[in-house]
Amino acid sequence: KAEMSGNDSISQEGNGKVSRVIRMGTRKSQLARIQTDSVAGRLRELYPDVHLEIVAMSTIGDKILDTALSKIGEKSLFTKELENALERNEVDIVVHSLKDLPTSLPPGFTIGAILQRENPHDAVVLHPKNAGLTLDSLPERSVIGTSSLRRAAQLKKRFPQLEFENIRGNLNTRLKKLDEKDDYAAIILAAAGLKRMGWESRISQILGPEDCMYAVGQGALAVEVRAQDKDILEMVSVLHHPDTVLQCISERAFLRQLEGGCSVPVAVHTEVKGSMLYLTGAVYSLDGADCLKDTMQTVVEIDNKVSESAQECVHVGVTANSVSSSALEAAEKLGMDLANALLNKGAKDILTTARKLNDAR
Ligand code: DPM
Repeated sequence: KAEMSGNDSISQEGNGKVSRVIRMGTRKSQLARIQTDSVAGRLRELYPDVHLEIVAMSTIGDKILDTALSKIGEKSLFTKELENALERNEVDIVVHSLKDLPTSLPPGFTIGAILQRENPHDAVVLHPKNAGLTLDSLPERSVIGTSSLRRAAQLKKRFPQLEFENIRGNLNTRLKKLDEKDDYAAIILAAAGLKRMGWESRISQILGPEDCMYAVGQGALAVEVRAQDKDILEMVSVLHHPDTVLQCISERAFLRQLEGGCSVPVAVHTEVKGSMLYLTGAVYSLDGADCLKDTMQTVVEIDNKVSESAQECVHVGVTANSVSSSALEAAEKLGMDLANALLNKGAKDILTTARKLNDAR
């Protein structure tokens, strides 16, 4: 029988083995449930003796479905309630889309694992009546649904014949709004979310970097835990996917150095080739007319010199003691260097103007 006492919950199994009960917090949306279940599945394979429980809760972000994300402000919208539950020891692990986590986490929390990235690109989902068309061949003035400033800025520039309008709600709501009304010719969503929902067949076009670069952390899952909970940190650390960790640390360092959030148009593209990490980053005006973009690279040699657990190293909120410390440092420096290069060319002005215009809308 399971006996629970907050963080120290243990359960006594029939065979006399004692194992801890680990609780995973999740939002109630279908995507959040699927993402949490997939991490739970991995953990159950790795630790068959651990008892995992899933606790579902709704967050402010799930309740305010009619306002554009960029207008409600902070990213912590989706994460605050879950972090409160972590803090109160009601849950031990929370799974997020990495792109929804701010580059600075509140004190006491850390990302203990970043899993192998899904396809990080954005995808076009067409209204059924437009089957067979692409963003290039849709009729002029077709309305594309997205409330991402990043997507709108890039696509307005690239496809000036199209129009862009906000669409909010979770993935289920958005697909419904697309299919059952005549408001949108197509919507843009992350390929990763569509794939996880089992809706890959609705993807008519994947947008490459020349059309639309992705958001920082897009396509990767992150496991958030209490920074002091060494047992849980160690347990989840085996889920880290080293290449994804390095890519995402460089992306997050880039965004943090720009002081960007989800309310500014910032996009990235990263690749690991051999021991090289390449980062392309860009900032845009809201209409995409102004753009600053650059690519830099660094060596991320895996030297097996992992940081000692005594002096834990955290990079842009991520604890990854199982990954080479020199590679982590190089990745973080790459992001900062690229941001500084763009700031020197005037990125601050572009972002400040974008922020002001968006706030005034
Ligand atoms: C953030 C953005 C969006 C989400 C902004 C952006 C899209 C908002 C919109 C920070 N979070 O991407 O420029 O289109 O109005 C979100 C999705 C996923 C995680 C859904 C999506 C799933 C994919 C993933 C919402 N967060 O972007 O289609 O794991 O990256």
